[in-house]
Amino acid sequence: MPPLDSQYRRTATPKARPLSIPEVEDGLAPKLLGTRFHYFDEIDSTNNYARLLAERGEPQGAIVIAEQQTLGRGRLGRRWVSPPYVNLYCSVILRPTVAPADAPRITLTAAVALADAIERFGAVAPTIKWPNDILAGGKKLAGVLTEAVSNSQRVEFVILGIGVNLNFSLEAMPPEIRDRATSLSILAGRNVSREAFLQRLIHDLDRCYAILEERGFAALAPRWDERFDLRGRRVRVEMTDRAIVGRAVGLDADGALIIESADGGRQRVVAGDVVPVQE
Ligand code: BT5
Repeated sequence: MPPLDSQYRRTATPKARPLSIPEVEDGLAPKLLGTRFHYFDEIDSTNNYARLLAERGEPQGAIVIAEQQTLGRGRLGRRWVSPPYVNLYCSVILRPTVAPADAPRITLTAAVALADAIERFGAVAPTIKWPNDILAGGKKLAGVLTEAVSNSQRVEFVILGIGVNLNFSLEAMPPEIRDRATSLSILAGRNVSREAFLQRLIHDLDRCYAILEERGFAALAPRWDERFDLRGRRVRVEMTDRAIVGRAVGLDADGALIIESADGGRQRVVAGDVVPVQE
């Protein structure tokens, strides 16, 4: 007879493996970003905590990471679905030298870095939906939420919040996003290492942010433009006070979206939501 306990499993397969920050740090050589980590099992929103830290003088480059967020948010108070142990939710404290009007360039810079990291982990040609979504196969894989605190002359700090669906399965997604969202594991057909992804993302962010600070957004604009998913399409841009319809031409060197109306006139848009409309 086989030993009695052979029928039983002594150790459960761990359902949740916490993110190992030492593994992320191992081999990372950050210039500016990824110099300190603040890790939480659960938090309301990593952007909230990063803001409190920044107000208390936390230096540029510190990153807040949480396994789950109870109040993860997108822009305009929208919800960011943030279940535990499968994805990445982080906020980076930046103290950029840009003028307040130029802060939106940070969102665009982060989108370039994020798309690069995502591509390296198996998503074929991710695209950027202006200004802050990363899509793959037309579905949303990641989002960026940038919150700047400025006085009249300069930006005091920026909280760069990033959410990426890594090992989020379709079944685990709530119905409200299931049709519109995807994850790296769905695209790659296997789970990805969250540590390896975060390390790559920090590396790419660090590099792109250094380019922004040293050479300005013009040095990154072509890379952003390459991934722009609505170039040449007729779009409607919804801004807080109005909406315009026209053809999306691309970005100018300052990072504004150029919309061309039927009469050939061009407008620059710095903030809003862009949706394609029927040709
Ligand atoms: C965004 O907003 O895409 C910015 C998301 C930023 C999330 C990060 S996580 C770390 C940091 N802490 C925070 O609290 N936030 C940041 P927006 O463009 O407004 O898109 C929000 C919309 O995306 C929602 O209304 C849903 O339709 C969809 N959505 C929500 N959760 C999603 C998810 N996990 N994956 C894909 N789509 C999602």
